[in-house]
Amino acid sequence: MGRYDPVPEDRFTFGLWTVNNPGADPFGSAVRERMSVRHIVEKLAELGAYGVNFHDNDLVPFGSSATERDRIVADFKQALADTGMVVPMATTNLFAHPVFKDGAFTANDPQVRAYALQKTMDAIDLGVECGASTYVCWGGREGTDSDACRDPKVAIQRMRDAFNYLCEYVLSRDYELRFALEPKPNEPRCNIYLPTVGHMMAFIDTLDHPQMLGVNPEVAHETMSGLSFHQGVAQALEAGKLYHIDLNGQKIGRYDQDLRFGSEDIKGALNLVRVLEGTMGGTKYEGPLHFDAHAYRTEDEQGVWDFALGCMRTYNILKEKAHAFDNDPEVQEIIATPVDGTLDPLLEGFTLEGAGTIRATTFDVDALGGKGLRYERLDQLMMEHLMGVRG
Ligand code: GLT
Ligand code: MN
Ligand code: MN
Repeated sequence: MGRYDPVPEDRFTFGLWTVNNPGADPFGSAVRERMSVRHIVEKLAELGAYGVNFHDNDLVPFGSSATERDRIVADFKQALADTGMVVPMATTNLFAHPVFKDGAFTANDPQVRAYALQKTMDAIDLGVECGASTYVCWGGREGTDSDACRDPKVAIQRMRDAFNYLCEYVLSRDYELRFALEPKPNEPRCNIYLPTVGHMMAFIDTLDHPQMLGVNPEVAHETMSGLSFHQGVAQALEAGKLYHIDLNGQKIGRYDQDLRFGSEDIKGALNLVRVLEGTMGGTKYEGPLHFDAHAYRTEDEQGVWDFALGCMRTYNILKEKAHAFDNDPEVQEIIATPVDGTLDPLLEGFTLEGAGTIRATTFDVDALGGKGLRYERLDQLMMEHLMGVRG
């Protein structure tokens, strides 16, 4: 086994939909055969992954009878038992069927909204039965093509009603389950509601049981909005709201590419791993490291496993780089904060006396403004760590 090869303790997971992506896109049909769920579980286990996640219909095809469902679930659980793989997260497909073309929880038709709740309650039962403790909700169709179709305030109220409803459902069943809401700015709709980590966190605070919900940020989705992914993740982590994460790669300004983790914006990927691993100090993310990505359309099955192993190895390599960078004495010297025995205590919070002292202090703003901070050198040090000539 290679030095960076994954082991289950690394907590790497893949969605069934990721490695089973057949390579279809809006301009071309599938290039790969779908694999059986057992085969996927076995191959991922062999590669060193920790678990798999799924949408209800990744496991149980849409329209299956109750008997078929039970047989599929029993076979799946056997595959998990045979391999030691686990299911940390589950989710609902509320986007593929035409019934959801106007959204699910925000659709104008109450029949569609009620059906979306029914499908989600069934899928929550399925997820919990398979061991899931996190329930992801990605509202891909919760948006508009023509913004004239509904008042966006009403859409947010419908989202609130839906999540309050689902929290009550989970409580009524005594499930140990938390929701992780996944923002995305657009695609497949022109505009999607609650488009970024920041919007989602503010929305969660308006719900009846905010502690039952956090966020599931995805690299590609924040990058599509032109935002710094690792800063959004850090804000969620600091707020105790990082309940799950979708790792992948994305070029800025493009469609949702879902590329192999770390294959774009390597500095962004390193900064993300620094945040998740807590190498800069502070809270570390302890949840599963989920890859929501897929292999290029050029690949056959071997390419899919190259892709999956690549995601996991890149994370492990970046983890090593993150530790090396944050332990580098020159890095530490540049980012060390000056200690000021008088001002530091005053900055911790307002007091009338402290404010008086701050207002009476004469600051040498020219000296402060003229001081070089050596961030050019700092950034070059990061580049040299990444390029493998340091650390
Ligand atoms: C879909 C989407 C992802 C979400 C999945 C969960 S489905 O693949 O592109 O970002 O995380 O519903
Ligand atoms: Mn995702
Ligand atoms: Mn995506």
